[in-house]
Amino acid sequence: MKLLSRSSASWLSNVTKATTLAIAMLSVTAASAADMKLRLSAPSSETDQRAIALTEVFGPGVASFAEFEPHWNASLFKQGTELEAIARGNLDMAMASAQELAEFIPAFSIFAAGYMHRDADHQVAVFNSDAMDPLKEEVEDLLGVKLLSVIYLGRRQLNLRTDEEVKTPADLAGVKLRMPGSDSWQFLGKALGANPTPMAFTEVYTALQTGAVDGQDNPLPTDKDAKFYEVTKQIVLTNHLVDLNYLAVSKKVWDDLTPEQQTQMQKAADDAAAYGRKNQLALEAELVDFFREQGLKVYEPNLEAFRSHVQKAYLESEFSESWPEGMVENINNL
Ligand code: KDO
Repeated sequence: MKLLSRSSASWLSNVTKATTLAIAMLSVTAASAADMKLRLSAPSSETDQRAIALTEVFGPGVASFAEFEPHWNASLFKQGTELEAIARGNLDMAMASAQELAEFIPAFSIFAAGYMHRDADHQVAVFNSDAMDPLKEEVEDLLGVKLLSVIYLGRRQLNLRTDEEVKTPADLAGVKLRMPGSDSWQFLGKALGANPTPMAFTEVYTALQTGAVDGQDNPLPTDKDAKFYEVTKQIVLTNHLVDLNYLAVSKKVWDDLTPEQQTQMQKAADDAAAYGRKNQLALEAELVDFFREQGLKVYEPNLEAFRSHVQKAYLESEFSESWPEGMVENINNL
């Protein structure tokens, strides 16, 4: 057998080392892809349409490179602390609300303002419009969070344990209305004419049951899912906010993905949002009958009185001062 020269032996040994290293690196990449966990924390229950859409559509859509690990009922992070958790690198994903984003970037309060979005389609058109680009960029730069898609939460309605009919904002004077705990949420409660009080979503059922609050506001599917109808007497169809969440992912996680994985994740986010929106709209359309069967009064108030009261309150508030020039017109024109 011909012996290898010293130099060819060392060349071979280097090639072997390089190959071994390349194989090791490949298997590290493969292993980390399989090990990539996308942990999401949200206050919603696992039976909420948004949760179902993420579990059934988003998760499988990214399964070839990541494991989607949702934590519902605020079991990982408290409601409203998710964005900070992502910014600190402790969480990968969240369903962020405009109201939560407004705590860091005041301009987002425009999407928390009553009677701004017209409906689910308008919401999508606004999210995809050029006018949104600077806001999305600010979220990335300031928080290290990428907004993937807009998830339809539904039209928020008043849901009260009191019996007196509510026709105009004046009828809400003195009504202790639970609103989620940020300034823009509280302002919306005030703009509606009520006395807003901050409280986490997971505490609302008990607060309604014990009378700690007189009511809360949420879309009909949430009222059903959280069983608020068991502890309230009426739903006033104010339609005061076409509400949304943004499916948000850590920018660092996003930047570490390959371009193909990014395309896949974006598609999974878009598909999940479309699926959830369709189901949530269908539920909204059928739930009035359900609540009436449960013995609740469900009716429309004087919508014009609510709309003008709420819009006036926003336009006179400091919130509107933070809205980008021309944004209201841009939104209205879409
Ligand atoms: C709520 O606390 O009332 C709210 O509807 C606010 C939304 O932004 C959203 O976070 C939602 O709760 C939770 O996902 C629970 O459904």
